[in-house]
Amino acid sequence: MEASDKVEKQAEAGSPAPSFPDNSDRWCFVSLSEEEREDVAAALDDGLLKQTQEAGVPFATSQFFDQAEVAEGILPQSARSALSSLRRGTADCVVIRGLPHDHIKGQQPGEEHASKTAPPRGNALLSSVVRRLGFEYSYAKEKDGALVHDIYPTKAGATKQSNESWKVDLSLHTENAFHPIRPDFVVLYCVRTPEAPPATHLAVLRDILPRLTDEEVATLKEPRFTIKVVDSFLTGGEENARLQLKILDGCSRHPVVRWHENVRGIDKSAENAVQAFSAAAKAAAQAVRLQPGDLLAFANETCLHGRDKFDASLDGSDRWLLRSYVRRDLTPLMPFVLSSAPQTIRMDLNARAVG
Ligand SMILES: O=C(O)CCC(=O)C(=O)O
Ligand SMILES: [Fe+2]
Repeated sequence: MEASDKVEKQAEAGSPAPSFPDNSDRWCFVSLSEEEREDVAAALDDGLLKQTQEAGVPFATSQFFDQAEVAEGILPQSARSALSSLRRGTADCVVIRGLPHDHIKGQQPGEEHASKTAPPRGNALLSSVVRRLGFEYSYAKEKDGALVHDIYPTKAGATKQSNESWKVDLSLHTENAFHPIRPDFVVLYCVRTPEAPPATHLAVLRDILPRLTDEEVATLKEPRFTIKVVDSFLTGGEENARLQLKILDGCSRHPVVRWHENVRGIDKSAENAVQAFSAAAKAAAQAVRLQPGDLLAFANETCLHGRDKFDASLDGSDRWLLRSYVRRDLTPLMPFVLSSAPQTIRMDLNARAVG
């Protein structure tokens, strides 16, 4: 399937000007046929989900991920092949359309009430995709250390630059850019969306770099920037903590990025480079409107993401995504985890382990 069939180009800017390289091979688009969707639904409902339910394995646990990894017939070949490209590093972003989904209405995902139901198919598919890319992990400070995050609009988060926002656009960013240990991959699965689904925006670094001058790129590689630490990480009551960072790193064959709109330059030319990078990222971004059963997986050091504002009623019918963070290798986490929760990072601002 042609990339242009599946991605809306952003007004005026999304379509690469002829002088920019064609990076469409960095994107993988997979769309399931009706038959494939039915096969996957049967493999989930009669296989993995039945077995795990009978064995009493709860969703969002390592045991459930283990079962999802070895279950047969969950993902079609086209999806497995796309995820393999992402894992290998030859693609930055995978969009899988038309997976089976759950029909859950009248439930605000975060609400702790008796009838709370986690989406079974969503959990199974997310877990299966995660284990094709690596291993799930979490942060004690983020969503209480959950290995699967419910992403939904909230009253408190309405206007924040947070996954809970809905009254404002969530601007382009890399996930947990401030943190010393960041996800290699982020996986998002859409459970529910409003009638007018918001666009999730993705910008691959290879499309951003050609829009910058050599001088700007050189500046962005220097440690002349600071990034704000998210409030939940300020365990010691530090105010407005900022950490030093380089926006660009890596080598010419594999450039990598850390980015958030709160990044600031420490002097005028660094600040100009921030503005140039922000404009180039917006110009390079492409939009995907996730529908129930659509899944997005991207490499967090080579791909930025964001999302438009959207309507929410906060009545249990709003947009709902499942999200997991993935590392290829969990061993760098080991100094910062407890044996009782070996996939959950507990670290303070100075990168020291905290109980
Ligand atoms: O809602 C979306 O489409 C993406 C939100 C986001 O940035 C995230 O969950 O990390
Ligand atoms: Fe994000």
